[in-house]
Amino acid sequence: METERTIAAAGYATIAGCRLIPLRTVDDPRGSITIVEGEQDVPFPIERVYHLHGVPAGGSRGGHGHRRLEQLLVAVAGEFDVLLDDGAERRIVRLDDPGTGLYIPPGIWRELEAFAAGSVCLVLASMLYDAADYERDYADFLAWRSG
Ligand code: T46
Repeated sequence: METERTIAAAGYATIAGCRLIPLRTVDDPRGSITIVEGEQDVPFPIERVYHLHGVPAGGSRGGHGHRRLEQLLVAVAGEFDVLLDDGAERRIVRLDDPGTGLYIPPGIWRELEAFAAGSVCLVLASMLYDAADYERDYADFLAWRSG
């Protein structure tokens, strides 16, 4: 994982660096608990947690790239699509399982789309909020990616 992190932090991340991570889940008659520990279950220290909720059915979020941020996205309720774009290739991943996270390394454009009503997207992030880490214009994102 260190190798992945080093490559990603150097700005070489591609779609291939985005991957689904099965999360440790303990089930018993009371229900289930899913656990994520920084640098154990995800390849980064967890510095920030936020969640997207109240998104209208069919709604969208995101539409930007991050220069340095690493994230794990989890559909803790409901489901939605995540469009991933490294400037050369695009892929859409449907998240619909609270026991699976989507790891996104730095340098990837993402759009969250087609939210089902009542969905909640939990985000575990490697850095505190930094507005300067965002590329919110796709043309600027491509220009940054191409150096
Ligand atoms: C991402 C997707 C999945 C803060 O003040 N602090 C924060 O930590 C965050 C995440 C947001 N904000 C403010 C900035 C904006 O004024 O909240 C407002 C909405 O943020 P944004 O338009 O970036 O929301 P999304 O849903 O488009 O993107 C968010 C995350 O920002 C982003 O990192 O990958 O969720």
